[in-house]
This record gives sequence, C-alpha cells and structure tokens, in this order.
Amino acid sequence: NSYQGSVLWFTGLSGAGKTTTAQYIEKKLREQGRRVELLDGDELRHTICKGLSFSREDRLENVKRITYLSQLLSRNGVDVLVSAITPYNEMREYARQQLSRYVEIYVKCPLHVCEMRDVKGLYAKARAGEINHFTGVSDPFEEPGSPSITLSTSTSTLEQNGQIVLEWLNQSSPY
Ligand code: GGZ
Repeated sequence: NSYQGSVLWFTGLSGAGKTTTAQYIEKKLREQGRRVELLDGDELRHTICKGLSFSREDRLENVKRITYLSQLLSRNGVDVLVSAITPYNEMREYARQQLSRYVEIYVKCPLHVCEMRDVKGLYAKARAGEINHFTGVSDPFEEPGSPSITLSTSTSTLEQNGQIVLEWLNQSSPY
C-alpha cells in the first residue's frame, strides 16, 4: 500500500477551536473509511512531550516531536490531524518542509473571543499573572502567512468549517 496520508495541521490560539474542529473532521474522515489519528498538543504534553515548557525553544521541540510522529503515521497511510498552537512561523515552516502532504489550517478567532470563552480558565490565570508565556497574552502568536485553509470560528459554525475542509480535501487530488 503506497497511499501517503495527509497531515492536517491546525494552528491557532488556545480556545480558538482547533481540537473541536479537528475532532469533527476526524469523525467524518473515519466514516469515509480512512485511517485517521488525532495528535493533540495539549495531550501529548502529558506523554511523549512531557516536561516541555512553553519557552520558544521547548515549543519548537514539541512541534518537532509531533512532526516526527506525523511522519511515521502518514507514511503508513494514516491521515493525521494535528492540533497545536504552533505560534511561530519558523515552526510551521519546519513542519511544512518535513511533511510531504502538509495542509496548514489556520483556526482563526479574535483574541477577545477566545478570552471571553475561556473554556479552561487559562486566560484569566494568564491575566492574573499565574501563567507566564501564555500565547496571546504574554507570548506571541505570529499569524500564518500562507495557510492552505483559514477557518473563522467566531463567524462560522463547526459544520460549516468542517465542510470547508472536507471539500478542500476532495478537490486536492489524489486525496
Ligand atoms: C499557551 C498553554 C500555556 C501557555 C498551558 N501558552 O487550549 P489548551 O490549553 O487546551 O491548549 C493549550 C496547550 C498548548 O500546547 P501546544 O502544544 O498546543 O502549544 S505549542 O504548539 O505552542 O507548543 C493550553 C495549554 O497547553 N497551555 N500553558 N503558556 N498554551
């Protein structure tokens, strides 16, 4: 089997909806009979990325490990969905260079909306100074310059965004 999986890389602020969107697409792709794996930055930080901080250096290391896992899976025909903030252009360029079927999906949502949602209460903690280097508050997020797809989670529904990605995939042969 020479099918090469794609790597759908969801980048964006904490709380923008990366994981929720990725989970939705994961389910749809699985229903199409594809083999799919979702790699969630926040989850991997409890296992193979345990102990890494949120310094620029450690974030890059985090992304390198996720990229490596994505390589192993995708070359064996698994479609990979990555959900990780990936705040620096340098990191996204690294992933793009390493992965032959890299699809960058910018999950766009204004900071004030992420902050209003504050699903995990992390923004409040960051504002209170309890979390240092928090992306968007006390650490940078460089806007992706040329994503394959941009999704707006503040103005579109989950279903609409899912549809955009699935249609994009259908149109990009040989996917
Ligand atoms: C950003 C942080 C931080 C800091 C903890 N900055 O929304 P979440 O909670 O579930 O996902 C975020 C996750 C970020 O890990 P990533 O591996 O995606 O980041 S990166 O790609 O930059 O390596 C957030 C939580 O961890 N979190 N502290 N300081 N997000």
